[in-house]
Amino acid sequence: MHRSSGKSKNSKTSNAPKQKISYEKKADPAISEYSTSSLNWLRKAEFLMSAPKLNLCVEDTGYEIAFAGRSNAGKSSAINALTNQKQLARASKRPGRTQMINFFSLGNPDQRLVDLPGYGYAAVPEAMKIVWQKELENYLIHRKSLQGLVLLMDIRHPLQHFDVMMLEWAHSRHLFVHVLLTKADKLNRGPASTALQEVKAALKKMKLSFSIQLFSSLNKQGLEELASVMAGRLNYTLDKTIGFDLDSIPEASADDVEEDAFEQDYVLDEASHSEQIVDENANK
Ligand SMILES: Nc1nc2c(ncn2[C@@H]2O[C@H](COP(=O)(O)OP(=O)(O)OP(=O)(O)O)[C@@H](O)[C@H]2O)c(=O)[nH]1
Ligand SMILES: [Mg+2]
Repeated sequence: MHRSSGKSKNSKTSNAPKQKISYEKKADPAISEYSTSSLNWLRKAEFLMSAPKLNLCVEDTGYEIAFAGRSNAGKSSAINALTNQKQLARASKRPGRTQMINFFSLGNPDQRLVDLPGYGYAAVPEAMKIVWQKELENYLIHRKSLQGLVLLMDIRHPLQHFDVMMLEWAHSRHLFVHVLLTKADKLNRGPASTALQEVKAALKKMKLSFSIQLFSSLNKQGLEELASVMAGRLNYTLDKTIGFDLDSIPEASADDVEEDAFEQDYVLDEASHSEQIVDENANK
């Protein structure tokens, strides 16, 4: 355990009953403020350009995150949902819709989203598949501004051969991956959550500590979580001029804490990752 600050040892609290109060379940206003602000920021997305190959891409500066995954997994739809724009990226029932590397700026050309062509679509002619795959590979290997991938997998068919290759490759290149189990609306809540646990366990078994969430472009499930991850990875910072409203933090009620509670130490319980107030003399 780690003490965050030292308080007076002779305080009245020495005689106070030991108490443990968990704030785990209270929503963190700073987190929701960040995800709301991130969503607003992502709505600034604008189409920059489409490139058929690496040397025709936008300048390789700043930060970008690419949406990768099998054809038809829902990459373009996820970008549209995230940016709240119906046709920013071209989505289609027909697999193989996205055929170039598509760049979108986020209010600043040095912060970008990238919509990649999908892999694994059997109906693409072999020669074309080889060309696409080569260009995709080139992009993934050589793009310096690429911070990481949002890897989309249909929740009903996760961890296909190529997905696993992508995950292992990203790990070897020290790129982050945020996994989306897409089309979560196709399953009921129970089976969706079981699928999530199964993929989490499989990642753990592969020793890959990537983040993962459920997602649906159709009913907008998981948008806030994805927006926060994107914004964090693209170095988006809250507009400092907005200022943080301290009054919005709920105060502990008299039932929760005795009057002298401010004399006690705040420590982070590393086992449960929950912030707790404990009597500083509890271990003496
Ligand atoms: N039910 C449901 N359908 C979705 C969802 N996301 C995408 N789809 C559908 O899945 C199909 C493929 O979506 P796209 O976004 O074009 O998929 P993509 O991964 O960009 O495909 P490629 O460009 O071929 O690689 C479309 O018919 C979408 O409407 C979702 O969350 N729920
Ligand atoms: Mg697409």
